[in-house]
Amino acid sequence: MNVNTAIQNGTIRTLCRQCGIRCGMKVHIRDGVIVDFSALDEQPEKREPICVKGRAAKELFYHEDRLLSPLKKKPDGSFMEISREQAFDEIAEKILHIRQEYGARSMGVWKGEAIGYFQEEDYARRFIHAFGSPNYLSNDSACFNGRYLGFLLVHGFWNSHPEFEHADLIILWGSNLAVSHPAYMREVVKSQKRGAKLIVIDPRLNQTTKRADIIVRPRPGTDGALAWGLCRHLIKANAYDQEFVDKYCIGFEAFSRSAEKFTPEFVQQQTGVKRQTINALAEMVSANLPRISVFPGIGLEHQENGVNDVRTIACLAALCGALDIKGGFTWPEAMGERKLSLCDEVSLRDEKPIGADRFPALYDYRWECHTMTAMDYMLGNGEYPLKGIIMTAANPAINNPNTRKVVQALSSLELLVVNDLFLTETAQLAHYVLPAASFLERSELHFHPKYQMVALSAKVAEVEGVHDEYSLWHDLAHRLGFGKEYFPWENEEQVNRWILEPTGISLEALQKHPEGIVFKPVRYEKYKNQRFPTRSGKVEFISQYLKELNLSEIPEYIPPRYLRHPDNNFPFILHTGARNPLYYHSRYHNIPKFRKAFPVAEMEMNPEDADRLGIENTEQVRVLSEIGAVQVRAKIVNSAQILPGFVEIPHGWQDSNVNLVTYDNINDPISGFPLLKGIPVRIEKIP
Ligand SMILES: Nc1nc2c(c(=O)[nH]1)N[C@H]1C(S)=C(S)[C@@H](COP(=O)(O)OP(=O)(O)OC[C@H]3O[C@@H](n4cnc5c(=O)[nH]c(N)nc54)[C@H](O)[C@@H]3O)O[C@H]1N2
Ligand SMILES: Nc1nc2c(c(=O)[nH]1)N[C@H]1C(S)=C(S)[C@@H](COP(=O)(O)OP(=O)(O)OC[C@H]3O[C@@H](n4cnc5c(=O)[nH]c(N)nc54)[C@H](O)[C@@H]3O)O[C@H]1N2
Ligand code: SF4
Ligand SMILES: [Mo]
Repeated sequence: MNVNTAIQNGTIRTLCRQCGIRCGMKVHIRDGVIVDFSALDEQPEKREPICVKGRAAKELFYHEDRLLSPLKKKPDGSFMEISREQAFDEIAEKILHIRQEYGARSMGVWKGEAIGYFQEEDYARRFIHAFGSPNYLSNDSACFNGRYLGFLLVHGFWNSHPEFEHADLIILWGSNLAVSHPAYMREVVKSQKRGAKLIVIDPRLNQTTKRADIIVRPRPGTDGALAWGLCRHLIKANAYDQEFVDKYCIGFEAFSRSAEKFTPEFVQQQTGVKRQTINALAEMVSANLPRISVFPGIGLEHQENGVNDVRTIACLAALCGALDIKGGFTWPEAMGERKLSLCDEVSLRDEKPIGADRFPALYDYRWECHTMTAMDYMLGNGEYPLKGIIMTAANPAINNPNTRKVVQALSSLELLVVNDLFLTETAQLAHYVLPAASFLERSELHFHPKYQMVALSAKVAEVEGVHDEYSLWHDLAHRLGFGKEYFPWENEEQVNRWILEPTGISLEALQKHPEGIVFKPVRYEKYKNQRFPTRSGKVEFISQYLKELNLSEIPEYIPPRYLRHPDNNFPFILHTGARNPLYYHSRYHNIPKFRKAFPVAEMEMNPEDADRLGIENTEQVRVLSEIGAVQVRAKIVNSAQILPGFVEIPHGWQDSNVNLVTYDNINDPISGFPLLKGIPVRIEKIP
């Protein structure tokens, strides 16, 4: 592996992108070799010391399995190395063929978590719209869009990172923050030290519940009832912010009528949470108004009715008068940068984006197609065929629900190109595999909405044979004839200058301040002088938009399917995807020291259940749903940790791939998210 570091000896200040938090980081280089990482000293209160995942960036960068050349699949299924020129020429030719045969919309792009949020993701968006297809697919069909939609439909804005440090009460709702976002958890703990209270709502005990003042353990998928119960309590006790509701909200009458039914008795019956706990929760909310910060996690979004549950929480926030205030639900302001994505300029709505007929909000609000529906289009069961995909930074053969169908669908494409650091399970299905650059090999802009801050990461090194994300889209676009118009910049530095130009912040200033520059000081109570960015300009307890789509205008509560239709054949309820501190979905499983610490996937189960089924600790068992089975090692945990009747299996494991049993076709009606928590399964001993 031939590596050229930006300097031979010394330190480069940049950002870590081993996870979505993007901590400031110093990269130490000795004789042209990356030897270590340490935390950036500037603004230490905002940043976490470099964690174990971050430090593993070195092992990944120099990993012996890294792809260093494009690969082409041979007829016998094996791969051969080819030149970059040949790979791009052939890929472009095949794309043109698909466009000619089936039309532009038969091509799509797919991005994964590793490059999500802004610039790198927007290259893919720009590319596919410039090509003439609306089909942008991503991991976000199962990540954060549910939350985003829930808040956007009610408030019109969302801040991905609440101001925990100023809150009096923090509610972590379906989120194991201590593991998933350790830097945010540090803020929570700091706030607790200054007197803030913490409520954690999670059926399972974990690192985060350990720190809670009150732990609430609802049956999975019943959170909506709990949220409605809290709203009812505030309304009945006249403890809600009447002035805010009267002046700045619509639909309160209808909402409060719907709240009537969520008596403590009804909520207890649905959630299994005792009335006393519900009352304690309600009292803690009332006592801490209005500085209340709620962080809803994927424990809600991965439910069948997650968006409505988040909408109810968003309504609760309005009742609390917690919107756009310090320590509440803060409303971030934009920087005014140029947008790479062409969605506003070239909408392509008329081209029938995949899934927009089923889940219109996903396209209307996020310009995303529905990734699960795309599988049907690949398999020839859509309105038109999807024939080619350029995929980058994603591993759906492990991470998407219903793996068997995903593999079938991807294998049936005429063209699958995968851009990745490694020959992953998904890359093995591809016709062409391209070697991807890691975050250390690119320079990109990062936005932190909470601080209204922008930062620039530094290109630390170049690896011979590997090209950055921008080159991928640039070089393809130029071969396809729209490069001059849409990808005119020669490199990422030119792109960065173009994005920043209207903001008055220079690239040079950002280079001097790798910790970031605040582009606008945070302001509160903006709503007193401007409309909320919803359709009506007010906070929407009921949604006319959803009503027009024949969806419930009220954020209705629907009990989870295992309560609606219990099935004796599948008597256990499976959660999937509890985060492991060392792994990131399917990533980092190839780091030997991590594998030593966590060698196999384990299914957590309650000792009573294990006893009843005669299952021993560490025994291999089979877990089945209607569509598949997965073999996994049983881990019998403390009886308090997981409720009887429930089991938990992490995702991201090749040998015990839990997505073999998850369904792609049980979806949230608004976001289309798959049900990944609360799946009815059966557990069998292996003879
Ligand atoms: N180390 C590591 N960190 C990560 C990731 C990773 O893979 N590894 N992934 C990143 C990504 S992309 C994401 S989206 C985030 C997700 O981060 P979070 O949103 O914080 O999600 P989790 O940490 O999985 O915690 C979800 C919690 O919801 C609980 N839960 C399950 N069902 C229900 C329910 O019905 N109701 C309630 N109230 N709770 C429920 C689960 O028990 C679990 O503790 O993590 C990010 N951080
Ligand atoms: N059952 C179940 N399934 C789930 C979840 C769950 O809770 N339960 N969680 C879901 C969620 S929230 C998410 S976000 C998805 C994540 O799904 P994916 O986006 O598919 O996530 P990763 O496994 O992180 O895959 C990222 C790929 O990017 C590659 N990569 C790393 N860095 C770079 C880079 O800089 N450039 C490029 N081009 N590639 C890079 C890695 O090698 C890896 O193969 O999984 C979802 N799947
Ligand atoms: S939390 Fe760890 S992996 Fe994530 S950005 Fe910070 S140092 Fe990197
Ligand atoms: Mo995610």
